[in-house]
Amino acid sequence: MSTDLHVTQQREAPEDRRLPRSRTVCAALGGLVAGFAALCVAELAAAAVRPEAGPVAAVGGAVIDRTPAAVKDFAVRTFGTADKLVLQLGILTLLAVFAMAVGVLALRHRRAGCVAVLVFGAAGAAAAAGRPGGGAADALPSAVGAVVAAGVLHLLAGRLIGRPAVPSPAAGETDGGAAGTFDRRGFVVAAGATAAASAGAGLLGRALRASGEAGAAASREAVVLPAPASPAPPLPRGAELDVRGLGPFTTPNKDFYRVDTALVVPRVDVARWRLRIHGEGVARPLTLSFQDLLERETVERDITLTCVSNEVGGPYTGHARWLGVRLADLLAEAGVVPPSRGGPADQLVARSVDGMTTGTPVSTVMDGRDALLAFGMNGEPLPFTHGFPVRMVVPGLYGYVSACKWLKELELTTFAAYDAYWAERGWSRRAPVKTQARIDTPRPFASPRAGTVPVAGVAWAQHRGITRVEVRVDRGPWHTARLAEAAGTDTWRQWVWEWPATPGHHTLEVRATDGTGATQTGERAGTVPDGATGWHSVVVDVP
Ligand SMILES: Nc1nc2c(c(=O)[nH]1)N[C@H]1C(S)=C(S)[C@@H](COP(=O)(O)O)O[C@H]1N2
Ligand SMILES: [Mo]
Repeated sequence: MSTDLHVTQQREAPEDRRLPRSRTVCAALGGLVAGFAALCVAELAAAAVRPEAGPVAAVGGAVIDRTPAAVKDFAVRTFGTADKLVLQLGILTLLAVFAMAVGVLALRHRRAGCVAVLVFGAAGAAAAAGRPGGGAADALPSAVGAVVAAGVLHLLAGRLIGRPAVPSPAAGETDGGAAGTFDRRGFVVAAGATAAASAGAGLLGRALRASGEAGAAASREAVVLPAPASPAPPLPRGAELDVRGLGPFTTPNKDFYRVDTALVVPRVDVARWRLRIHGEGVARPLTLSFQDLLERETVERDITLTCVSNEVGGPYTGHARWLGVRLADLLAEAGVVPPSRGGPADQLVARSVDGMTTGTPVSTVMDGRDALLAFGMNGEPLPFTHGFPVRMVVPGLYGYVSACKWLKELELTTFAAYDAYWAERGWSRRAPVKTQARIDTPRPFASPRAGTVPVAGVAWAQHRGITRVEVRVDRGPWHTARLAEAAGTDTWRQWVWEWPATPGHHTLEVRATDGTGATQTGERAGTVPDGATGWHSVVVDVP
């Protein structure tokens, strides 16, 4: 770029000496305006196609799709729930830098600049169409945006190139480096008008999208959850311990962890929602509406959900009371037979409206446990972020192999024939939840006063249950903690141990034993490929 400037300066007439720099700045600005136009127009087009097809969401999604397990894990760990925001800001920053570079390029090579924009747009279009669940229509927003941006760039670069001061046969249209005046006012007017028109298109797109979302929200508001035919047994009074620093037994929806690949939360209008059940060994394929589901025999169950990306001591686990229908009944009605009785399909692939898939063993879903198609969460319809209108919940399995949100399709197949989303990306095909205990109080590096300090937390081993939790201090003997009353084997269990704390620097460690009698291993392993192991420890300073 600097050489370019140098060459141009040499060619300029003396009175034009200050022009090149301001012209380069204008060119970069023109690139930004073109980029802005692309995004705004694409936003408008995406409102017509689907919000997920917008270029930033599509490219972001494609990045997520291609992120290796370890990097994804790092992002979740480092940025937490902000990982998606960081990703989108990163994409916007790159886009802005690219736009400015293309703007400057167009100053000298107008056609090349326009081609670069089109190529970039094609990449965005390919990203959108190539996402799981994406289709050809998803390419439209990026494509339309790129064409408009190329036009804008062509127009604005033309204003900058201007007419050569001395007519010369060599000064062609694309040779913008030639000496000449440039119509700064004309450029500013054109750029300003384009930016304003783009903003208008973008706002219109936003408004269209908002009205679509309002429709979905209204459809959710209108849902009346049926009373469960089989209610969850009341939580035992003693399931929740009265210890400061220990959370409630049931996690409120607003505090429930959220882990998914969706940059745009799908907002499904329930009136249009259908669930399709088909595939290998499905004697009677079914298509069900939301109403069809509500009219079936409903069950309510307490189930704790855990993410495979939860590190030892991590926050990605939560407990809710789910309302739904039993998945096994539905499959049986469709004529599905489990592999143990000769059924051909051993994998149930659940597909979400955004293309994400989870793969669950048919044998697990049909072994009698409360595997649910859930539409209620803690007394309300599923929040949009947690899968409205319908999701799967299977006690005992990590979310990525069982808890598909925004469900639209259940396909019976085999593990040999198909890898679901995360299995394709290096995570284990089968992933039962590992037994884990977590210390919630005292917090790391707390300084509790010497004397009796309650050490408390939760432990989980879904579908096996927790039978013992032990705590040790500074690698001393293990002390058995007092367990809260169990609310069944599919939920976490709170525990507390009264620690006679003495002054000093201490390390507290915890371990749990599940209903099979197995004590969790102290061997540390990372989350990839099938869940972290090791004992959670907390270091405190007793003054
Ligand atoms: N459609 C869809 N469903 C999904 C996911 C996803 O990315 N997309 N993530 C899964 C993972 S990894 C987990 S741990 C759970 C998390 O559910 P929650 O966000 O309601 O806590 O949802 C599962 N279902
Ligand atoms: Mo997860």
